[in-house]
Amino acid sequence: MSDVFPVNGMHAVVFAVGNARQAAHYYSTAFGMRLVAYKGPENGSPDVAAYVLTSGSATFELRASLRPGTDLARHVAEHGDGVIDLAIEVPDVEAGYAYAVAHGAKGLAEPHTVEDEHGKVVLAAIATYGETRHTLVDTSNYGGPYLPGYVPAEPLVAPPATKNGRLFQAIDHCVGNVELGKMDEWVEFYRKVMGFTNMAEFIGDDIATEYSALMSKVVADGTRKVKFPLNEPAISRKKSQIDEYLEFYRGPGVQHIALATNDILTTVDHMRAAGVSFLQTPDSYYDDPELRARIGQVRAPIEELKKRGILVDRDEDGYLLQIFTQPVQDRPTVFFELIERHGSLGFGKGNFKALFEAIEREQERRGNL
Ligand code: TYF
Ligand code: FE
Repeated sequence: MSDVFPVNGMHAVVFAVGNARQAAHYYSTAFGMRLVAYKGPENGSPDVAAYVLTSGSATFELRASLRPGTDLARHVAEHGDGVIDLAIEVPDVEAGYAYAVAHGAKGLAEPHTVEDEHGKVVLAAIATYGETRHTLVDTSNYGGPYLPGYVPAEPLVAPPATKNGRLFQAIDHCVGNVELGKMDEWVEFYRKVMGFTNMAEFIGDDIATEYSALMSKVVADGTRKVKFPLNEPAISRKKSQIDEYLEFYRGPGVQHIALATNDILTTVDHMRAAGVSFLQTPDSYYDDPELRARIGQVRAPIEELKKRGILVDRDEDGYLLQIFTQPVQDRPTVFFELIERHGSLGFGKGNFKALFEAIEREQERRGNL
């Protein structure tokens, strides 16, 4: 079968923020990322300051408006800090854009080439849920640090003292929150527009009404390099965490970005020491004999996971370790997940109950339950 919409992987996650200089400092110190490129008034962009940071293959761009009246300033006023673009690297931007638009995507930018002394990049963009977009990017003929228009920049701080000088190496998945009853429409959007398919993992009515207050399905490209879970609120006893998000973000948007690490214990220790707060997992989670039997042997003693609140899940392919940060801005909107995979291709289905109970405790603390 030929792939109707070939993708090479995530190109970047673009954040709109109120103060990109300080955000760049946060992602450098707390997430161990390396500043590699910059664009701003000093080099021809009078309205915007943009900082580009990397960690392995993961790239974040942090953009702030330097004056009111820009779309970026309006976006931050409306949504708070958040994700504006899940940019995807594709081998052929013209073909991808043409396919997407022919299958119902709203085009936001026609394919165009930008260049500088490092080479050429082709870009186009389509709309997805809320005000989020997917820029399609082909950087195969480009040797600069990010994109034309950005100048190389020096790291803000020394790299973390880990074996490879970083805390994570890739973007594992990017999750969207959509309105009640819209999840299947967005699953269908990714199927039609990008040829993505439904992965097995989902949270359906049964789990939703019992404790999660959300429904979720995962779509991925044929090679599973790009994975987009989609959540919608579910009617249940308590106010859904997805409704809390939609209220504070004022509409659909990116809920969490999962970062792949090979050493989740070290990553959590570093981030915690740098002031990042994680969801608390109760000791009872680790003391549950059923869980202990199900997860079997993992690469670290359970005591070490328990100390840090790291969750474990196992399925037929292997296991995974995962943990979730608290929201990283004042509004209870975007957060991060750290995930260490050992064979499992899932998303932690076995942890949904413990995870959603922990999230509800936080909603309660915020007075939003
Ligand atoms: O990405 C996922 O599907 C998992 C589970 O609000 C999850 O990380 C789903 C919804 C949610 C938090 C985590
Ligand atoms: Fe996740």
